[in-house]
Amino acid sequence: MNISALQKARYAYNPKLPKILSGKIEDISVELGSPTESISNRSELRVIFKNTYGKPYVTFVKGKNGKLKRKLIVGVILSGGQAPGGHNVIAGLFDGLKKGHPESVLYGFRGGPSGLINNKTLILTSEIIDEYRNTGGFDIIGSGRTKIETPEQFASSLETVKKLNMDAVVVIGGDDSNTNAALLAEYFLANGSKTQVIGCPKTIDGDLKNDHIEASFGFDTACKTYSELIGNICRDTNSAKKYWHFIKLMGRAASHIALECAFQTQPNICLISEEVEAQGTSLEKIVEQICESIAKRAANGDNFGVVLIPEGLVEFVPEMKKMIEELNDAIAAEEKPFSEVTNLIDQMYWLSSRIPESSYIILQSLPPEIARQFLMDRDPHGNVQVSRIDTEKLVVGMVEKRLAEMKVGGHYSGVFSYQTHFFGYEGRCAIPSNFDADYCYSLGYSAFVLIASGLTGYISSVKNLTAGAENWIAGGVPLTMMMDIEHRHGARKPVIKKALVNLNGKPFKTFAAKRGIWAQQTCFLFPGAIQYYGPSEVCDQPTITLKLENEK
Ligand code: FBP
Repeated sequence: MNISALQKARYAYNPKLPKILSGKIEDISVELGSPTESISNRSELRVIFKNTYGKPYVTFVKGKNGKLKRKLIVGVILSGGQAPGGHNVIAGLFDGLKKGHPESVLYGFRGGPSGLINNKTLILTSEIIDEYRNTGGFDIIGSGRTKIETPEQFASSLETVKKLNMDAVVVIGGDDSNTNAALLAEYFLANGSKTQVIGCPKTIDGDLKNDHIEASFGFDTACKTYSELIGNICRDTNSAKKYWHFIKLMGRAASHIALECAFQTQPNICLISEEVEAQGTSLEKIVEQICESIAKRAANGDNFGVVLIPEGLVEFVPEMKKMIEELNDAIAAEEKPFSEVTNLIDQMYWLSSRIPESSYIILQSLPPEIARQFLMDRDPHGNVQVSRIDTEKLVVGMVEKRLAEMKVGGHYSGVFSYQTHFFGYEGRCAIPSNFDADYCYSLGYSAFVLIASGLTGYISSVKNLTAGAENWIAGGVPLTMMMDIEHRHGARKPVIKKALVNLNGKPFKTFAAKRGIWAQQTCFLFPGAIQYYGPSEVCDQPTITLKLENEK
């Protein structure tokens, strides 16, 4: 196989492990904390998770553990969107298993959770694993967004693990996939199966975090990749001084990615969806705020700049959120008839009697191409696919219109030329940064220790992430501890809540204190490409968000 020099060098990279995991395998013991409780709705969750609710928090400590040298059969699933480092979770799990017992077997379920339902597997050998160490992507076994939810899907999953005589399944995924992991763990136990289930916190969106899970993997690399590109654009616009760049950044709901990229590049404007929602800011008002910055900079002779827009913004703008919810309900109620209406004019006519007038007027006011995007297929959870909505184009169109009005009124005298960009897929499969390579390998290795110790219904946890890998604290968090109940599709469902940007948290407050200056002056930073080799202060730094969150 032809490989690049960097890829070759990355194959040889030895991920750093927390001290407790880098010694002899039989010296890793499990320390149990006191029993835990879910976030709220405790009595309801106690009934749903009869066998797995309220387990103690687990920390790995030095001590003899006879259980770790057992032969085990384990399966692993990559679930949801790609995130840099997934291959290293699998490599860490594989190495742990083989250290425990050379005859242990690791199956990869192909194509995500559907691989478990349909028993589609690949036995992962050291030859296969070695080809994927420290690489980006999920291509080793593929991923998928199937949700295990029907009784038949649970029964088929059980049949698969029985057939394979599987001791454990590791689910590498985000909030929904880890909710699924918790339900599977419960289902297996309730049905007398020995198969344990362990989750692993993945998503570039960075919204699977809490007091015990400091970060989801992939966020670090994705943000650094986008920041390199944004920094390059900042430098380009600072050189040519002729464009405003409107950049949409991935992150289905939370604005963590936009916020981290703002820290790394200091753009003129960075919108934060959570703030927009909290303040009930309309799209018109957002446009007004952007135009204000453009006009002020133009008055200084700076007809250029950079605006960051989080992908999920439209779902946080009150009137758009209402419109999306009403569209979702109308489409979900008559999915088939709606799918048969193919062109926009007919779709609009179909919707005119099915959604309230206020939302219909908004939909009608959108540029046709963007209105069409709001009507495209929903994801498996019934949500509009925000990655397919050109929010950056919608905003820039409104900005252009408003600036023209301001010009007539004598409130703006600049020249406005723009470019739009969307950075999303560019970052999800990047070669993992050292941080993600180390973190993911540690998460995989920890998952092995949890399995070998006989635990189920846990998510692999590695904390103290700003202290250097050697000082990281590894263990497991009971999945039910992260649970709450939400109303979804007319029913009360257990969920792991998404962690949105906390407007009272240190990262947002730090940003809010600086953005006024960025909006008027040119304060760009140029972070450059991720560095894999060189001094630790260049190569091993975690995100600024994580540093701020971990500052006491
Ligand atoms: P996960 O939550 O599954 O990690 O996926 C996140 C994400 O990358 C979002 O940022 C984005 O909106 C979405 O996936 C895109 O999904 P798809 O890959 O299906 O286009």
